[in-house]
Amino acid sequence: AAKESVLNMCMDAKHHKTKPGPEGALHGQCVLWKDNACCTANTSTEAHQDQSYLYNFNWNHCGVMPEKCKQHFIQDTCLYECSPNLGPWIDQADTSWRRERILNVPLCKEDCELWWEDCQDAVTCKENWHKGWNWTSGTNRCPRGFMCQPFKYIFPRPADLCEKIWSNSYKYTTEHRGGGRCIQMWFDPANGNPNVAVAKYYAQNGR
Ligand code: FOL
Repeated sequence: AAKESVLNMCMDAKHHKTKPGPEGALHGQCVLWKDNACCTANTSTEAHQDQSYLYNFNWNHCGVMPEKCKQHFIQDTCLYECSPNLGPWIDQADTSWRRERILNVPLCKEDCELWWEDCQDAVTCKENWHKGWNWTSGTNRCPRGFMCQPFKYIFPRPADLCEKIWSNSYKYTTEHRGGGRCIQMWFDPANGNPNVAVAKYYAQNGR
């Protein structure tokens, strides 16, 4: 029963609640977390907007992001904002916009690979989406010298996408969905939240 304090908690970041709890209604793809969430209903709605107030971040910085790719980015936002099961991977960030961040969350192989495959037709100019944008217009635009290129050039392998895009928030793993050793971005809430057991395992056995 070691490190139980990291189970069921919210990181101290820009939009997170101080404690997890039930939300009457979460929007769209974030509905999986409604029984116990770190996000508010409002945040879950914004997670689905192309240009949301959450970070003023624009998915379409190199042209419109294909719908099937965008679904994965929405799901990533839902997990990041709503999951109460990321405690074992919370780390100090101390940047202007958040005190804490997630680091090396073991993402299930299938979730990473499907994200990468569904984004093969998408285009971007940067490998790290956290830093170095041109914000003079109020939203992120490609900085000088950064060319728009298909995802496959910027992220040659699935691990490049999942690990590099958010500064190592995720670690690529060969662990499979349903095995209790990796965090799922997607799950069927009818069977409960599988990430509860994953957090418990890593809290006891180390990350
Ligand atoms: N999803 C996951 N899985 N992990 C995350 O850490 C994460 N973070 C965001 C969204 N989804 C995530 C937040 N995204 C900036 C850019 C992106 C962003 C938040 C903020 C931004 O303002 N970047 C500035 C630097 C700001 C600073 O570091 O002080 C820039 O230079 O572009």
